[in-house]
Amino acid sequence: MPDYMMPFTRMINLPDGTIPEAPVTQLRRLSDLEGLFADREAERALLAENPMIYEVYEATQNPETIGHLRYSTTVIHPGKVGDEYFMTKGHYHALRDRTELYYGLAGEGYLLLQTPEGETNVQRMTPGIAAYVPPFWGHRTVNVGSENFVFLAVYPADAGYDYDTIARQGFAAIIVERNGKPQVVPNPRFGKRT
Ligand code: PAN
Ligand code: ZN
Repeated sequence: MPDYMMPFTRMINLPDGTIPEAPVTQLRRLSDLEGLFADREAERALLAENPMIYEVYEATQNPETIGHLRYSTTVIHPGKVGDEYFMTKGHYHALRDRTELYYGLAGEGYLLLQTPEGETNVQRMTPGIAAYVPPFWGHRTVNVGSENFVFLAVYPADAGYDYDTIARQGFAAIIVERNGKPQVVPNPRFGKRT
């Protein structure tokens, strides 16, 4: 007989995305993303303030084994470092072929994806949009609006995180404000990180 896990539910508050019973909450300030924004001068200047960039509410601590799912909400605050919008660190899954579903709950954001070869893809996310992260694509989310950008993420519990590759290389594209609008442009620092 399998070792049955008890079914459960979690409340995800709408539209703010908070999960009151979240067993794990991660808070990411600018200092946690140091070196990831293209404009290092602007990043350094803003570090004095060290604003909150995003919060992650992990709904479960399901075992990190094949067959299980985990799910969480991410709340990215509005703001920019220089002209680059606030964003998540971004990662590849440690198990590279693991996929993910993002579902927009509030605000306006971009899902930025790239292959290990540097091919870029961008998907716009608004409330109600379900965005699929296929196997092997690194992924980062960006708040391009003036309110919190909130989404739900559902992923295989054994996916894991590889942040190092992004910390070393960055993403090939960045999302910046140009004439008041988000624009995807090449990252001048791509592959040149120190
Ligand atoms: C998401 C992300 C979350 C925060 O749950 O972990 O949005 O982004 P970073 O992990 O890049 O800091 C997910 O993609 N999980 O696999
Ligand atoms: Zn992921």
